[in-house]
Amino acid sequence: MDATPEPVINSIAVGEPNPNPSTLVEGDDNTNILCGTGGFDLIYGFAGDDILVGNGGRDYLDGGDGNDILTGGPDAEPHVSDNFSFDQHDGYDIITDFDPSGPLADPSYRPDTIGLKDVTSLNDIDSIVATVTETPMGDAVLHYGETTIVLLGVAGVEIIPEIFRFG
Ligand SMILES: [Ca+2]
Ligand SMILES: [Ca+2]
Ligand SMILES: [Ca+2]
Repeated sequence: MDATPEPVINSIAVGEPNPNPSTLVEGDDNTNILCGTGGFDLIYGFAGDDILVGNGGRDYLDGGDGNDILTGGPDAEPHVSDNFSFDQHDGYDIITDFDPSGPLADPSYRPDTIGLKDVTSLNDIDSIVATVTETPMGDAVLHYGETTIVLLGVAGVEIIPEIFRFG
């Protein structure tokens, strides 16, 4: 039986100060615990079973291969959204705080989004929405290729095409 690798904490800040600073946080092929800043973060887990936390701000979280736990983080402003990105071989991932709610009629409102890297048509998104299931606890489960995504606290009926984006 393989020993569980020790968590490795990586936090790498890249870029010059600017009005919209972003921070790049990257893991490696081990299990990583990756935490963003209060601002805009790009967080990549790569291989390994990782924990990604965006914290405040509009964040981009990509767990990569392995079974990852993703948290966008609490955001003070209601119109700040986090984007969670997946491909078809990302293992069994859990999003702990996905927020699909809000007045979609409000053009300034942006829900959290799920980016699907190999999806290029609205038909593909409709197909994924049609195959949503729920855990026994009532949490929505998305099936995307070999990837399974569990959205804690989100009902299956809340999974609508508007929460998806390409890439
Ligand atoms: Ca990973
Ligand atoms: Ca952040
Ligand atoms: Ca966030």
